[in-house]
This record gives sequence, C-alpha cells and structure tokens, in this order.
Amino acid sequence: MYFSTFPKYLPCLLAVILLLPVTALGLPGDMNGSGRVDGYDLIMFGLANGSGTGDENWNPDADLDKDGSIDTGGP
Ligand SMILES: [Ca+2]
Repeated sequence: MYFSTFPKYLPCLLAVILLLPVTALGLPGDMNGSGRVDGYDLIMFGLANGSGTGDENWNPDADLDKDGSIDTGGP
C-alpha cells in the first residue's frame, strides 16, 4: 500500500518547517502576542493611531513599519 510507506512524522515535520518563520519572527500585526491577528489587535492599533514616539498613546507594537509614527500609511 502507498500509505504504508508514507512517513507518519512527515505532516508534523512540514508543520514545524512552515510555522517556524512565523513563530521565530513574530506574526506581523499580532500586537498582543496571541498568535492571531484579530479584533483585539485592531483595537490596540486604533488606540495608538496618529501617535508618535513619546506620545501618551504611543505603542511601539503598533508601529508596523517602524518609522516612529503610527498611521495607516499612504500619502
Ligand atoms: Ca493578536
């Protein structure tokens, strides 16, 4: 049978290989470290939106492009 030669550990190995870069580098947009980008992250971004370094509502995790200001980009 084909499946009898299929290594049982292969799916786990592939999952580790595919997920390692995400877990090692962090998930972009995951501001609370939950492993997901969801509404909580959007709320955190909204609270910090428009702020810059030193502002009271500054959140470095929300500065996705690391330019010192939190905005949605664009012109
Ligand atoms: Ca999150």
